[in-house]
Amino acid sequence: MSEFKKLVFSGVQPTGNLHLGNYLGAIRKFVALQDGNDCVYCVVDMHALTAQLVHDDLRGQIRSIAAAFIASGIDPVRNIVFNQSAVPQHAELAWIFNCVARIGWMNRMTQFKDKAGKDREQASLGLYAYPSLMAADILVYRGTHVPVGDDQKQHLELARDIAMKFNLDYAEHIRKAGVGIDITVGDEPVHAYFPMVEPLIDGPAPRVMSLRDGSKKMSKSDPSDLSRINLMDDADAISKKIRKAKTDPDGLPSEIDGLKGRPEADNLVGIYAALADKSKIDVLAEFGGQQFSVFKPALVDLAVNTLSPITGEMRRLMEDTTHIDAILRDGGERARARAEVTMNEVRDIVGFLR
Ligand code: AQP
Repeated sequence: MSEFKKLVFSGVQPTGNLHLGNYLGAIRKFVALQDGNDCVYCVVDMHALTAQLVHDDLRGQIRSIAAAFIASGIDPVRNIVFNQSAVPQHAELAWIFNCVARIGWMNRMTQFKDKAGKDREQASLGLYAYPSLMAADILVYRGTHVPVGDDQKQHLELARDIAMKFNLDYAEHIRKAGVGIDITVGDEPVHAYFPMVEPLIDGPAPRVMSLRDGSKKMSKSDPSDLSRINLMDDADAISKKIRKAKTDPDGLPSEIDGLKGRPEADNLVGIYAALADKSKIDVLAEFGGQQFSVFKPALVDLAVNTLSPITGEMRRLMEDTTHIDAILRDGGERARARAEVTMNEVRDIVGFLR
């Protein structure tokens, strides 16, 4: 038995202002993982068309996500940073995965149900097939580890199912092409072409919730800007949003159990803990018994101090986008070269003439 070479892949959609949830749930993990790992970070612009076909400034959004990656500390020389549409092999593999994935699997995807809303008949086919393209994004690099927020867990399970079915259905062809690796899945030996991707969800903030409603995740597409802290928000905006964040009338508890049934308080304590790199227990040890009128200003200071260097650097990078464009071009070339190696093997496995 052997192992696939570790490769970290993740992507972010250019669908609006990046927020604290994207930063804490994903981008900060990308930064930490670049030490000692081969990492590929992608602005998934093709996914941006699934829920909304026409965007006012898609190019600007793509650049702004890339700027957020760089401003947060991702090194585009050590890692590959690019936009998805620059590598057509993602779409090619996604088509093959559309034929591997079963309708029954897709019908279980909760994000499709949430995003399609009541009028599912009017949702795009792209939105429905989104998780298949996401599996291709990762597996076209034979990615093994995927840092994401908690909301992407189900999509990654689907990526594993697709990889497994491909490996089993094409086992004979993978063997003949001499491109597989013997791995164990559970207790089963499998001659695999695609690895079983591991989600990297754990972290201090796997699901940051809306500041207006502790039962909804913080999201770029929430119509209320007060629901999220954007990476481009200035100190005044951050202060206003945290001051206006929904809370309950009680003060902060001293024990973690005291946060049960108080989603908004839990969320603010979780955000503080993640930004300060502390546990919620430590935060409650410091603020337990205090009112939100004391806690919220402390959270504002912490959020502003953490985010303002990133915001400043993003603004600088966005003033003249030549640098960002050059990074994306270079990343695109390097990503295409790698993806083409995989696709040549996949074309052989499935039996296309080339
Ligand atoms: N609230 C969140 N808490 C923790 N992590 C989050 N992520 C998103 N929201 C939260 C993680 O951020 C990464 C990039 O997400 P995405 O842009 O690809 O799509 P998304 O998950 O659909 O994020 P949004 O912000 O809610 O965008 P819209 O509104 O466009 O759908 C992912 O790793 C995600 O888990």
